[in-house]
Amino acid sequence: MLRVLTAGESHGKYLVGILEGLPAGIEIDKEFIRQYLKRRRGGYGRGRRMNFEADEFEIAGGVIKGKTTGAPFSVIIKNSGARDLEREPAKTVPRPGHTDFAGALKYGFTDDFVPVIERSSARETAVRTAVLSVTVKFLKLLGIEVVGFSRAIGNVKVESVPDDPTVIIKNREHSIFYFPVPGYDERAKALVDRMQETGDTLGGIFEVRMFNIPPGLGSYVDPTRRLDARLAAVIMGLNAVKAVEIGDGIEVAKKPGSEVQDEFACRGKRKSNFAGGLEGGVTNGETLIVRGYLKPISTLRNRKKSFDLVTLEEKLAPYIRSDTVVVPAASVIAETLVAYVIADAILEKFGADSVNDIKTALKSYLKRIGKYF
Ligand code: EPS
Repeated sequence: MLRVLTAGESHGKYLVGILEGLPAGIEIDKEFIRQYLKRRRGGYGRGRRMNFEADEFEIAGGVIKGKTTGAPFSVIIKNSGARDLEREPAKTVPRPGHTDFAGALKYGFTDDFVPVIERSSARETAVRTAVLSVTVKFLKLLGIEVVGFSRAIGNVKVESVPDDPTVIIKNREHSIFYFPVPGYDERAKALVDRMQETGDTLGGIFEVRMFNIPPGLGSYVDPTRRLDARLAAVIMGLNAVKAVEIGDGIEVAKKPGSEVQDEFACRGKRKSNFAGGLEGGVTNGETLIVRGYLKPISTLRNRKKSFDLVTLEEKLAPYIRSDTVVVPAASVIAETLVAYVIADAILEKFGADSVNDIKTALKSYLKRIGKYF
């Protein structure tokens, strides 16, 4: 139902995003989008570019008199970090962990892979986040809350998360790493500072929870329609993500079945939520829980072994200014990615033209299944 497309290079003039398929009637508040972009630029461990990149943007289409019209919704961001890419010095020594080598081979850029670096950069997620933040707004109109946060920075891991979006958001606002509970910033900061001093980098885990999500979204009838498959695809599509987990998917793989079933406590309400709100790829009424695992940033000041694609000489990979850890930023992007997939499933089930029609259809559905909850 929804399609998103972006264009633009990391240091090009503009980034452009288009989201097609949004229903009419979502109030678009530029400040709401601005807050997403600000949060995505933040988090401790980001590089120098984020200090001057302001993410000034314009809405280029799909909104009239403050509301979506049903036409494609588009945002344009002006890059403050733009350079003249026509005159960018050639790059021929690939950095391990980046797309440099594979991308150069694939597109025939072995004499200069600047085009690979420019498009594979995570800068693209600025405009993706901007257009997809509107799906968060849409879900809010239906009473659905989505929150993204950092679950682990390197090996500093939050043990348990409060089951309340308001508490998570309040704690997150006070954490330089966007943690959902207090008490972890100091240890994580010491770790990141140590990495920065030694020219090293970190990865970690981000998590997205969605509260008050209706049961029955997605479908089990075909693998491509399962919501877990659709969520995994968008999360894996995010730069540096190497694994996705739904609920306690990784932990339950180590346990007997008797310990990890989500028994019914009172009618449809469960005693636990190991499944992360999805059974058979369909929402079951419990909180949706999705995690992404980020590898450490690939750019290292302690340069790694590489070679020159033109001369074939052994060389050290170049060091290009970079972030130390981006888990907090990834948690913001992921929040909009999960909202996008769930908004898509809502439109499938309840109609896709106008917010009011969707609200009416949802209300009638919730009335039908009300006795089970
Ligand atoms: C990125 C490298 C850095 C990051 C950039 C992603 O950019 P630069 O090479 O200009 O310092 O700052 O992230 C962003 C600009 C952003 O908005 O997230 C990379 O190689 O992926």
